[in-house]
Amino acid sequence: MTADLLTDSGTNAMSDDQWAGLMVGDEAYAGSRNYYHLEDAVREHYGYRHVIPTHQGRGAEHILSRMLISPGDVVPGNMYFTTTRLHQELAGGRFEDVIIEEAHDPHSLHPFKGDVDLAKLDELIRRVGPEHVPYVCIAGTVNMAGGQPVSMANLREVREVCHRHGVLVILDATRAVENAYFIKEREPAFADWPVRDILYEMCSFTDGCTMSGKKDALVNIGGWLALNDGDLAAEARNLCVVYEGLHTYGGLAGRDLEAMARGIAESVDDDHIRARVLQVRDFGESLVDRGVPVVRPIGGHAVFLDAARIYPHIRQEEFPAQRLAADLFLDSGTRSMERGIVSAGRDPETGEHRHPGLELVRLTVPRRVYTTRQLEMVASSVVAVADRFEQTAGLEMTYEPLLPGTVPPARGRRPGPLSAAACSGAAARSVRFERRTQRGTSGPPARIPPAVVSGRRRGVRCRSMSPPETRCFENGPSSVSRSGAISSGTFSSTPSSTRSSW
Ligand code: P70
Repeated sequence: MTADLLTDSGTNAMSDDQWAGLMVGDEAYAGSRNYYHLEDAVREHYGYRHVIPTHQGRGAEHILSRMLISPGDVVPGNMYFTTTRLHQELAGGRFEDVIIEEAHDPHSLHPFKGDVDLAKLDELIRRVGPEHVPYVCIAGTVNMAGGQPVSMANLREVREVCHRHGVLVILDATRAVENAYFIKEREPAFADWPVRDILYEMCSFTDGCTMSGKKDALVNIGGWLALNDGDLAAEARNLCVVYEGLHTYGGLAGRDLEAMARGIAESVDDDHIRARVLQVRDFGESLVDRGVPVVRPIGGHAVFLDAARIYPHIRQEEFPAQRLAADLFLDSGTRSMERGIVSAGRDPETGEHRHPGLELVRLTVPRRVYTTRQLEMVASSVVAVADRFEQTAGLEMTYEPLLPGTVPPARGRRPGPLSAAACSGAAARSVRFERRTQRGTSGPPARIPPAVVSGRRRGVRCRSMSPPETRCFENGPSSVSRSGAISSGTFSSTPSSTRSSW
């Protein structure tokens, strides 16, 4: 692998001070001094009263959901996140999206695409009744929308709506520091504020947070749940003991707590966060300049390629984003992450695919790891792959482990030979794909007729892609031929070294 842009989670480079912190781990079972350092750091920078460490973000989501959600409850939020929504559903709740419409439009240049549609939120709480809304979950820089921030003004108003109805506001603080930087940049009232003060102010409009320390807080493992309410915190500590570990270590070693405490302090440094966000932006803008369709404005942690536009001829059910991720890996050894129909998962009741509005590939930039030159290499690979769009076809799902509580889909999947081994202990969605040969069959690849080969446009830039021309691929007889071309190995420009490593 040349560039691992799968995630920015736990893949950050820790500083010398954080590494030094590992050497002063106090591994007492109860009351480790490192726990108190973490508590101090969260109180100082996020401002919450009670801090319960967890092994990572989903540990906090699990405790929170189990504690607050009753069967039939609705949890509104500014777009779903996979683990967050799954824990809400496992607790018997249902997620409902109340993000503004612009968030679903990859071309909208709205500066705060993570904002909540306040009218939608208010209407939802009235419709289901506040007693069925245990809390509203607001994410700072919304991951699935492309790392888009929520504004301070919106957070303040969300708090007002929620408190009017007696509903709690919980922040998913995973990338809240990045969000704070966007507020400094885009909300004039905060232009002169240090990022650390903006973060503190953001949190003051919420009643608690879940946190994956593996992102903003610059550690390889760790997270926390923070709450202002003492009774809720006491209940959360009890659940922590059951599911994570004693409430002063939460599944982590003392040294991990120390690294996270130090990482928090580093994460709110203005120079650090500016360099972080601007490195991602420069990477994204270099793709924009070369005509690649990406979600704009460029988000805080990643550049999101618009796979639906790069591969307009591949239907969403044939996984264009997954296909693009595979092609990038073949071209340059760049690992990325599908953020489309596969990530959206299946409806727990029907087992059918959910169809998210966005079909994206995420190029996620770990903090303090890659140089600009390395990201330039990735950008060139993206352009090369996009240029060859007509040579690529969709995929077919051949194996997919079921998540807890998921109903098997009615049709369209068969267990693959990996099923038993791959399923065991697999907590996260893991899907094996096959290239499509002929539509709906797995027979030998069809040969491409010469007329189609010679008719292929060469060197087409993404900007000038012509959907009508490529759409005929979906329905017409040429689909078989072009699909066959992929299967018979017409990736002639794929370097043999990367091909053999696949
Ligand atoms: C990613 C990671 C984790 C995450 C997050 C937000 C906004 C909570 C969490 C959970 C890892 C990931 C997780 C599931 C599917 C794909 C990738 N995001 N909230 O790469 O935190 O991982 O510590 O349990 O982004 O975006 P944790």
